[in-house]
Amino acid sequence: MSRFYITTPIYYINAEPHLGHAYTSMVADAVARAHRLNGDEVFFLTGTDEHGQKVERAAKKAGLPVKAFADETARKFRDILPALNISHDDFIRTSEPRHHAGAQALWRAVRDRGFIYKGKYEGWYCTVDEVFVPETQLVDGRCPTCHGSVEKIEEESYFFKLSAFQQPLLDYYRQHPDFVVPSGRRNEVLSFLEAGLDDLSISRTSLTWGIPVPDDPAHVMYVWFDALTNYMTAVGYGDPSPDAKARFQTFWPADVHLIGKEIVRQHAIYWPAFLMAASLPLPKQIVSHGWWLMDGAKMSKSLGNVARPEDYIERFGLDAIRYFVFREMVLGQDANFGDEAILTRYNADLANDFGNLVSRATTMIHRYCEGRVPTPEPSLLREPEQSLTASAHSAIDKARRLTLAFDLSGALREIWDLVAASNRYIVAREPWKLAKSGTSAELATTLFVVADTVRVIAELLRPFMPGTAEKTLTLVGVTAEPQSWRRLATGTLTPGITLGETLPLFPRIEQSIEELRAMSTGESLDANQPPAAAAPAPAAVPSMQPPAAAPTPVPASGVDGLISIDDFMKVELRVAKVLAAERVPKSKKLLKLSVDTGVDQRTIVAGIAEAYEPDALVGRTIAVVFNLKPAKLMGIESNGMVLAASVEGGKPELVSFDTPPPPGARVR
Ligand code: ME8
Repeated sequence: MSRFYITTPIYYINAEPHLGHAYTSMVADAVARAHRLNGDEVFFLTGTDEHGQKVERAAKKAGLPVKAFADETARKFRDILPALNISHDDFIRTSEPRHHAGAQALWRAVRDRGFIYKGKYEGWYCTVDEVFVPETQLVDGRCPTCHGSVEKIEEESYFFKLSAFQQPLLDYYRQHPDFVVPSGRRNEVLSFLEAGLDDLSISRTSLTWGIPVPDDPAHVMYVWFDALTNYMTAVGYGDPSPDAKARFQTFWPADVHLIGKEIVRQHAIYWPAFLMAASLPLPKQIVSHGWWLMDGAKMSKSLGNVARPEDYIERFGLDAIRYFVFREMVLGQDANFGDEAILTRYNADLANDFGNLVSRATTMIHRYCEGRVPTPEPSLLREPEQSLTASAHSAIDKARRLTLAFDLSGALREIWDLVAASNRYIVAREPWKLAKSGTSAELATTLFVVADTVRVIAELLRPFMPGTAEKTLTLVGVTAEPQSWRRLATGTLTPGITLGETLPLFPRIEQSIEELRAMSTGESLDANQPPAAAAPAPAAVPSMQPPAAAPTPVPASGVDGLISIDDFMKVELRVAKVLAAERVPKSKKLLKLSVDTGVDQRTIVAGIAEAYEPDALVGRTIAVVFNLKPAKLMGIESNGMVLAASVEGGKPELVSFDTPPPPGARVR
């Protein structure tokens, strides 16, 4: 069995937790859960960073003794974890005695090897980031990271001989190309290292809220020396008991420190240098993610533009928020947080794609098979079934690899490809028709394959949406313990087991953002509650739902006019087949098309009447924008857009294919 030790940053307690903190904890949680499913022994650590000038000042402002203030705000960081369904194994506070002992042990180890000396620090300090800023790095006299004001300090200080580690760190980076990921961050670290390192001030005399420096209590440790050590003290460093020593041997070095991009330098330069100085092993990897932005600016306590996780959980439900943040943020890049984007993903991906799949699968088994998983007929597992099974195996393999590599967005994209393939399979097999005119073996086989694929999807969703995964499994009759991802395979659902009662997983939200906000009451969190504003679930059998795909706005392009691949992927282009076509009365240009999108049948109004005769279009394979906001044209609701080339002065020319792919295939 492999071991996997993962940490989040320990959060400053100068204000309440916000969505940025919640995000890091949720990502670490998803990866920790994936490792557990992989059969690894996991240790997942989070906690609070309680010392330093920032917290001391926040306590003063709140009119509280600093210890009382720390207890109160640290509690908020701890209490939010169950509401986010975080599966951490330990929560460390730097004000705990176990941590003091560890930080002092590291100080002694570094000092005794000759890497600490006493001097005087004269220079600038940014309290928001708790960093010393060299004069040459000030930007218009302000902190280069947070753009806040800096203060001049002049005091006796201990220094760490950071300059001695420039070459050892460069050598280490060359030998360990994946030490810091993504690579863009690694390159920044390398440039910083190549520019040379100054020694680092690691103690303060002008504040008392900190860990006393061993043998010189007039100094407290610089908060970053103190804080970084938490990763070791939580697994026993500094505790002489045999138990603690064994724990440290077992878990150190950590496998991953997961952090936001603004604290890479502390983790990728200071921390390894402290450890090298103490002759201790370095963590195996530092994974850094981008920022959640609110209206283009970093969401931060100091700027006060934060989203409270509680508000969004109340509006959309916990798993919808987990899904949104995992799916939306590509590792290393920044992403925008906001209700519109969440609502869009909720209705399109969760209510329409996933919710409808589970609802169709289970409703049909209840209706046609007395609520028990039917027995498939092996000879009827033909091309469509084999193709869906192949998609499921590919999703299992890719989702597992991508999740373990922190590409949660990519993993979810793979899982949603399988959701789409399952929806297409249902449309192609038309079980409601088989129930009327097919053989019972055909119907049983079809519904077994669908239910079994839903089971695979739910097993794959465990790290991302643990509550939803469990509920979905119960809906298809599975109550067993989580299955190892190593053994996860298709075809293992047990025929004859009884399905749970049907219930809507992600009822479509019909309310506007304003209505949702107005309905937020700010009452207590309950991870199991569906969103307050949910509309009843649509019945999706046997008639297909009308277009439920909610609009995904195309983000504005950057200054260079280019969009990222992720922006492009938000536009769902799909293959569709024209089932019927007619002219729109009183319109020269418009045709009303009824199309099969592989997921549903829908109406699209297209401005191609001058170029195409309606009858000539029937049976033709076209490409459509699948997730476009519905719009009314000549009183007809159009759900999507047909892709056609338009030449100046000419007639529109429909996009076509050499060999028509099946409806529902994504066009990229
Ligand atoms: O830096 N987007 O604590 P902190 C994404 N105590 N993640 C965000 C975010 C945003 N807008 N805002 C915060 C500290 N985070 C130190 C760490 S570790 C030894 C000491 C997340 O309370 C992200 O993980 O400022 C970031 O690195 C962390 O919260 C900073 O939390």
